[in-house]
Amino acid sequence: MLFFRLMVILFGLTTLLGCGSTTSRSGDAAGVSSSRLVPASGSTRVDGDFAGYAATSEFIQRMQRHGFSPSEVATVLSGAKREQWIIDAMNRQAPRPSTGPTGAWVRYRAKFLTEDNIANGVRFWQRNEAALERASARYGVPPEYIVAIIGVETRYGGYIGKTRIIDALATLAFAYPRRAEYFTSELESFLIMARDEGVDPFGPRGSYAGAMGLGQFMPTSFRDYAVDFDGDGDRDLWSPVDAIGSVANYFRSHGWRAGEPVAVRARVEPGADPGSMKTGFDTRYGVRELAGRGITSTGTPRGPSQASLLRLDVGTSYEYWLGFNNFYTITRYNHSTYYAMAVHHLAQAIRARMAGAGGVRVSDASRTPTESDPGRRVSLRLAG
Ligand SMILES: [Ca+2]
Repeated sequence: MLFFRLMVILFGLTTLLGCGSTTSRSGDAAGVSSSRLVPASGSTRVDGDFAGYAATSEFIQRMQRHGFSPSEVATVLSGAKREQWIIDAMNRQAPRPSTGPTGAWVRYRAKFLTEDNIANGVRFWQRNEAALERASARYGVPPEYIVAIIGVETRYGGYIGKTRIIDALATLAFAYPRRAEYFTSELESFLIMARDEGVDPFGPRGSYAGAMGLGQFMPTSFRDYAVDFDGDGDRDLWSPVDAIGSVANYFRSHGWRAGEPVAVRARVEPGADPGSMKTGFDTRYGVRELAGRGITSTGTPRGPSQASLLRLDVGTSYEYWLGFNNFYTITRYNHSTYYAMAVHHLAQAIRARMAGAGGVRVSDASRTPTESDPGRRVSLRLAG
């Protein structure tokens, strides 16, 4: 049944997007083994766009370790398309040295902290209240951070991408040397996922980097962290409930600590010189050491004893923040200070709006509900 349901979901999805893809099943009732990825042509040669790419033969060998026959892998690779626009897009994203301040954070923040994103985040929360409450209780991650990740990644499922995952991953694995190792490994995970879940490898669509579903999971993350949170037997990244559980599980698996703060604005005392210090999500300072250098936290500093020093380019100057363990955990989703800070700000804005709507008791706002502490669970119920 898993098989049929996935096909129905994928077919519905691609139809919805107007992609017109044919999502045929890899095995069928006529007796083709469902452990096969595709009906193999018999040829072990790669034709099509990736013919002549030496790395494809290594990849075919590599997949034999997982029980794939050379001809089925060759058949899939022969059907994949090399998309030059994906390579161009990746090149545009390559990091450039910063020459600031030029307001890079202000522009980045403005893309995600929009009225639409906040209002739709509240609506997503309201629609998925029970799943969010359950995920929060089970994994210790507050609902607003789960909602905000899904908002930043896909506008709550509004923009999940239309690129065939097989084309994205094959292009980046074989025709984009800068990240070949990473994307080869994602392509490997994708083919295993397709086989194990009974999905046609030409079916799933997502971002041009190969990310799938509401939370934009890469195939390796799907294998390691996706959960069947609605209990229907499938791990379905396109289902809001499964996506909610999967994001929360990803966070907990990457070190989220229930009840701890994420980040706080730093107060820079006269004479302090944070500009001379290394900054970024991967720095780590003792909070007392920072205080000794004139950098203290605003608000209630009761919290972790270690923090990273974060620098945001606000145009005329830099704004400094302290990022705690949970901030670092958000960067495991995307290795970027601005990304994690946008998630944090969107989460706070959504929570504040929910509280304004009577959906969250403000007194509970700083607490993270946990299973061991059910009496203090945040009430997500809306007034009226
Ligand atoms: Ca499910």
